[in-house]
Amino acid sequence: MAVLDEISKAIIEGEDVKILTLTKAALDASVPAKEILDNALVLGIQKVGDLFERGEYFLPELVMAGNAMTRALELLEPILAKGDTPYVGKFLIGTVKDDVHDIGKNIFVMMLKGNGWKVTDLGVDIPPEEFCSMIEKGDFNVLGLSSLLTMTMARSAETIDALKAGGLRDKVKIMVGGAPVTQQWADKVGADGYAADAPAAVKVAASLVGKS
Ligand code: B12
Repeated sequence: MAVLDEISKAIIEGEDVKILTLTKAALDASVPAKEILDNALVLGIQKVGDLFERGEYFLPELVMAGNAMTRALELLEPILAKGDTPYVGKFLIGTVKDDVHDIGKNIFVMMLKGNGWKVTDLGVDIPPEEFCSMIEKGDFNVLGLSSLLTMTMARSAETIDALKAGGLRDKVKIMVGGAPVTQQWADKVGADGYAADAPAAVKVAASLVGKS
């Protein structure tokens, strides 16, 4: 579909104003939000990642593409986060310390909200102590730790260790995710759940509270 290709191109070119016009036009033309997400936005940002990896893009292009993606997601958020699924549970999520990537986490948050979860999103660059304090004070069913850098995967492990040290580990189920994370790694660090993308992650989350 031409409009989806154009949206994808706007991400690749970091056009954060044009992308709003295009995304609004697609929604007005009744293109489903989920289709815009999967077949335009995610494809576009993946292409940006490829260009960066090949040395054809540098940090400024990554920043511009990330901003354009965030603007478009803000338009889709009210649609994707709306759902009539009955209440499932309380989910605490954040991107771990030293990591500022939040696009994938935000997509997961929208889908959780649209599937009956009450979500508290702490944002990015969250140290283990902050996760621990929230778990101690709150009554969350699941904690989600997002890490997009190989280096910050270790921060998820440190957060799980800090919860153990504080006697809080058994209070909550833990999910880990983000592009470099694997099931094998999740098992290694003692997480309860992992998924490679948001739709699969929503199913795993429900299964962790016996509501799959
Ligand atoms: C956009 C982007 C940025 C933007 C982020 C903007 C933002 N607001 O998020 C900016 C410009 C800030 C950025 C910075 C950097 N980035 Co960057 N970035 C990317 C890029 C291109 C896209 C990431 C993304 O949004 N993907 C799309 C989403 C939809 O996918 P996702 O995040 O994987 O999320 C899905 C799943 O993983 C899952 N999920 C996500 N979180 C969670 C959590 C849980 C609990 C669960 C269950 C599931 C789950 O659901 C999501 C939706 O389906 C990737 C390339 C790539 N291929 O990933 C590089 C990439 C992640 N970045 C990289 C690098 C190196 C950097 C920098 C170090 C660059 C630099 N020299 O400074 C900095 C680090 C800054 C920091 N301290 O964090 C590398 C990481 C390499 C590595 N393995 O360590 C990558 C892979 C690029 C590359 N190919 O080299 N980046």
